[in-house]
Amino acid sequence: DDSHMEWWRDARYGMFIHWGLYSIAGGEWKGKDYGKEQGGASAEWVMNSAKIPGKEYRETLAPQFNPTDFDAKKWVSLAKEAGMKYMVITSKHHDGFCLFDTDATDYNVMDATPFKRDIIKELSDECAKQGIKFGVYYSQFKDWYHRSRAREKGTLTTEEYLKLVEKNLDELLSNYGEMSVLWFDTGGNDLVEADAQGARVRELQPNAVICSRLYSRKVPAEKQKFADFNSLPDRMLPATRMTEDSETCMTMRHNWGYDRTDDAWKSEKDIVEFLALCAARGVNLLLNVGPDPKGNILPEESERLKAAGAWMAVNGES
Ligand code: JFZ
Repeated sequence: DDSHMEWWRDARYGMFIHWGLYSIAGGEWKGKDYGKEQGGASAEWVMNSAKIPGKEYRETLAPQFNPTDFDAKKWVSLAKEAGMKYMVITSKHHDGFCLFDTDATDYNVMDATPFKRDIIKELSDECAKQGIKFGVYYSQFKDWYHRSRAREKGTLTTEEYLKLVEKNLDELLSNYGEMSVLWFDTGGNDLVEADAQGARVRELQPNAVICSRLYSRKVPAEKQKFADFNSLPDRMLPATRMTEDSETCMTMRHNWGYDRTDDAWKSEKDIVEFLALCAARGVNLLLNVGPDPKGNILPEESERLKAAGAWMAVNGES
């Protein structure tokens, strides 16, 4: 039964948001640029690229996380204006920081930052209010913080890490009303782990749509028991129309997370053309923004979103 896929197939176009402690670093660490223009990994990878120990990363950035401009209503309204039908935000990226209230770790927005507001709660409530489907990105396998702290202290075992993930998932799937997308990323090779996580999603939110990145790319499609759609690499489209449920994602410049110096903006035309091409290939598009440390979607981003919205208003429904 794939009735839970209907809204997602109709939706076709959503907003991706990369936002977290790395947004404060903006691709830089101790005066050095680690953003993608320099040939490195994207800005949200700074902890890994600059080899920052978990403790130092947390102690430097978490006390600075105070995005007083954050306004869920603004973000959701902008997604609507852009013609988007769903929103997916990084609830926990590879740096391990949780943008939601969790009892599994104190490395989260409520306990480790002065902001103390549950970002996931505010956004999920606002999406429900404005009729946009809401989902979360969750890095289930890569977690530099919890795994690096474990090495330092010699305590947290794989088993304990898996318990953290399990608890996080239970919270995300229980405390935020309807959770429409679970956008897992960069899966490990353990099929048992992935299947258990997928099964838990199905159990607690039977209608949630699960991304194929729950599994490692080495796992053949027919063995991906809980993957609802095939997540294609960034900006990748097949030559002909897809028959299986697929989505690609795209960022508006080089980086996914906020980067202070990245000026490789794609033009409005590039973005609108890609959106049209995705529609023609039957592939959903998740278009990314990387808000700044104060909680603002950048003016360059909102301009492009509005241009896409104008195109959608004419060509979107049918
Ligand atoms: C992953 C993350 O590592 C990255 O930080 C960002 O969140 C992005 C959306 O997803 O990066 C990937 C994952 C898969 C591919 C490329 C980048 N891929 O399949 O080509």
